[in-house]
Amino acid sequence: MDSIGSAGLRQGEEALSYPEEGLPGPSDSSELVQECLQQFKVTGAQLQQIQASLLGSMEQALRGQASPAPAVRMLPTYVGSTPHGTEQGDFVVLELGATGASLRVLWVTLTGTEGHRVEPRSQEFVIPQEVMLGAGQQLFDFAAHCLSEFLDVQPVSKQGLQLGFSFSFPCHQTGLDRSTLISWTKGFRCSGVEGQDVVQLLRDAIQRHGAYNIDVVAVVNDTVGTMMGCELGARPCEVGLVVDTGTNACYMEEARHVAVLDEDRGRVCVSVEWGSFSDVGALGPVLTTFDHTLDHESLNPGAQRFEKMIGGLYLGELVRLVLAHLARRGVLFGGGTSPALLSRGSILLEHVAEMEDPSAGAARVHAILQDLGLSPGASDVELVQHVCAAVCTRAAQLCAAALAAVLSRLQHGREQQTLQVAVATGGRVCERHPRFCSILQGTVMLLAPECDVSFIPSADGGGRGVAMVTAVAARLAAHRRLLEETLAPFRLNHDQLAAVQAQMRKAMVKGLRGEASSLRMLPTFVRATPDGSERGDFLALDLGGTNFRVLLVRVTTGVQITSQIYSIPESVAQGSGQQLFDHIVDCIVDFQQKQGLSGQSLPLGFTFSFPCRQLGLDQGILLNWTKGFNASDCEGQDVVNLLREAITRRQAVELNVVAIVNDTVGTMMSCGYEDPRCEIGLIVGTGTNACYMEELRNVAGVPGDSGRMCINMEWGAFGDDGSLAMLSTCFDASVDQASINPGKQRFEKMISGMYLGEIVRHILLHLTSLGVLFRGQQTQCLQTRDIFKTKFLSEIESDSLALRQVRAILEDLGLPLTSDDALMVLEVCQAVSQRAAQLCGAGVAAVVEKIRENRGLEELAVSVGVDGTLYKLHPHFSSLVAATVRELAPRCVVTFLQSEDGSGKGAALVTAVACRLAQLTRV
Ligand code: 0WK
Ligand code: BGC
Ligand code: BGC
Repeated sequence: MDSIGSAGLRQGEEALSYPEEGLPGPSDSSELVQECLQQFKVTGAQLQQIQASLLGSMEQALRGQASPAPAVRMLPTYVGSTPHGTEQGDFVVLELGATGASLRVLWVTLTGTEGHRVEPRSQEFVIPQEVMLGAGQQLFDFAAHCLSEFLDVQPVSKQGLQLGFSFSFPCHQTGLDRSTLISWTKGFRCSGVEGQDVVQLLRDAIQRHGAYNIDVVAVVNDTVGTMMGCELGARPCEVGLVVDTGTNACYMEEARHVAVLDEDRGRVCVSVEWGSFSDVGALGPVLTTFDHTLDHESLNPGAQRFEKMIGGLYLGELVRLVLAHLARRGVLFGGGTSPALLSRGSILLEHVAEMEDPSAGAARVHAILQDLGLSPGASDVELVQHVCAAVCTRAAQLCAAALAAVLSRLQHGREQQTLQVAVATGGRVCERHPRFCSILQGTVMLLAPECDVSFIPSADGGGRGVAMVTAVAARLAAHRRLLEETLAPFRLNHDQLAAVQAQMRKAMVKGLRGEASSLRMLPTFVRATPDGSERGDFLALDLGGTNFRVLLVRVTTGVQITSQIYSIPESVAQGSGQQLFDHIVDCIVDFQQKQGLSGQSLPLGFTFSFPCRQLGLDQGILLNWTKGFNASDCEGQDVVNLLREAITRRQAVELNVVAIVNDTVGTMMSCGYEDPRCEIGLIVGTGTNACYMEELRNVAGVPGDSGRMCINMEWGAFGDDGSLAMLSTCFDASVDQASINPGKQRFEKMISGMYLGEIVRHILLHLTSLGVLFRGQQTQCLQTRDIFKTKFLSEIESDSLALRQVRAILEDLGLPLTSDDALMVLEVCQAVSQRAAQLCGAGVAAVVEKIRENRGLEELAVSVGVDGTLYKLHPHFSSLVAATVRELAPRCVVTFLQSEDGSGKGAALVTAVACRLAQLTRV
């Protein structure tokens, strides 16, 4: 077992000599010793300054601030979650770099059941010096050779091997299996590797070796392996600390604080790479002449200064340099030295650890110094132990200051006053040095008193942790494949959307001709959009959306609206028709009283957002209910009549119902009042639908060939003839079957607010059943219909804090989620809402192209009045609709106008036009 020592120091050369001033007197010698050991004393203030300066550098690096160059790198590792404990499988682990001049291959079996451990099988291979300093290809070929040598003797099937690569050097990772070496440390200096993707180099070497087909699934820094490998106690470790040949730590940082990651969700493990910390202000005062000598003579002078005061590769050398100095100054070994004492790397970490070991101590010191060709006296032995203690105490304290900086960062990142955290520790300095960990822990408690830290020694140097990451990587890769397979049908390409557009176009023409079509294309008897000459006071009702509203609309040179929202309880919406219309009249009466309109018979416009075959402006036969309404004795009835009967039943109320309009028509008219080019109305709310101004010549069943009439497409029913089957997924089928109108409104059920949440819920149920989400735990709440509101999609897909909102929303639903889960829920929401917006866009493209061709235009400029909660509140819906229309109808310039006043205003304007026209015919 190559001990921590020789590698990394330039071999055989004499150490720098110190000026000899003759043997000092006894008082001088102790002073000289004190002066020497004093150099290694670090004060509390200095440690706090190092803690503060390192924290500053960490936060600077996290912000991506390049100048001045941060003293530490803060490298994201793409490990986004601590282990579940459900990871299982057999994994090969290759460890390179953690333990200096050796690499280790392990076979790790994860059982997936907490507490049930299978001891990993492992083999260590010493890396020849010339390989550590030679060509990179040679090093990776050596690794591939060791891999197959190890696998040759393993009684296991050699198919589909998945490997986790623990590579303990500073790397820029761009994925769990993509990592570029920044610079070598710790005695390695192979050529042709820095700046390269080390996973690819290993894959190429394994390929070249050709003995096994091994899939390198993940590359991991040893600190991450250590963190991930710690036994799951009350809480998973969120910090990994390694002090072996080198030193470093990693911890779970909030992803949104890592500027380089365009990921603002969840947590990500960050490798601090504190070995390179070298802030002169903080470190300057604690660097000794011996540190400068050691650095000067190292393979990488000026680099890894902090590591060179802590790492096991350097502790022995520091002790040697001090002993050589004191020997030369005559205060040790009677001023005698030995070739071994003067040669670099001759004192190893093991030596230092043994010499400090209180049980074996003095005798062992004697033996070791004799091995170095020295003949120590009793006082020498004690002094050597003091020197070892001074060097190692400082190392442990400096390491503690760095760890305290990481704990402070965790507090800042999570905005927590106090912090409870478990730190996994690994590396031979931690494992073998008798006092290192106790000094470390004691100093951390002094420097970070508000943190309750538990230290968990890594059971096997991180091999299991690397296998955990590999298992997580393999699981994430498998989950990602299952998620992609599940969402693939929601990802509509151009051809599919163009097919929907063409299908809809065909259905429009058939519907206009009165032929069988899933689009009823209902004439609305609205022949013109407002021209601004409308005047008067009108009552308006707006039924069919999220809210039922009664409005007073005063049309002068402008439009003033006073309105009140009333609820329609589900029992009324699904009760008897009489009950429903009596409830409507109650609301009107209440409104009139509140507005002081009682007894006045104002003309009334009724926005009734359901499919009605209109026989006139004030006659509309309800064809069928939609959107959760199901009041009896209404379908097939003239709803204007039903309203008038209710008015009659409520004596002493005078109301003049002039017009019934669909909410799409009301919205078109409302926006048309501001923009005369607005000839299309679109609703994407609880339900969805569109209307537009069609050439009367194309409208069968309505006399006249000139002029236009607004057609209510009732596109919610598009596809009820099966023409959308090619796009319908099993989730759509589940939502449809569970609805009160199965087989109906298929297009609506893929687009509108009443259904998107349910589609998402069914997908989440499916992914949970596959074990992809929520650890496969089906929870009661996710089985509950309508529990996943469509507004959640808008919230989840909204601003950069989506994940915290995802978590909050899902935790409110009682779902135990990880950040990976949250990210997947977000992707499910995105896929469902994107498909809805694209289908809606394909519908609008069909309409604008119809109008353009109706008018024989090369180019059409037209506006669409839009309303509906989903369209208005969802962060991306409107832009996705517009983008789809631009893609499918490039010869139409379409402006989308969000209706401010709802369709009630539109109903009043239709009523106003009707009253004006009626006025004209009366004169
Ligand atoms: C507001 C309109 C109303 C329409 C509703 C649709 O005034 O006529 O029915 O938008 O949006 P929802 O309320 O269903 O989201
Ligand atoms: C490397 C780190 C590694 C540490 C402990 C340092 O030299 O830069 O990546 O984690 O040693 O092995
Ligand atoms: C109705 C339409 C209405 C749309 C938007 C659909 O369910 O059938 O008449 O325009 O919802 O509210």
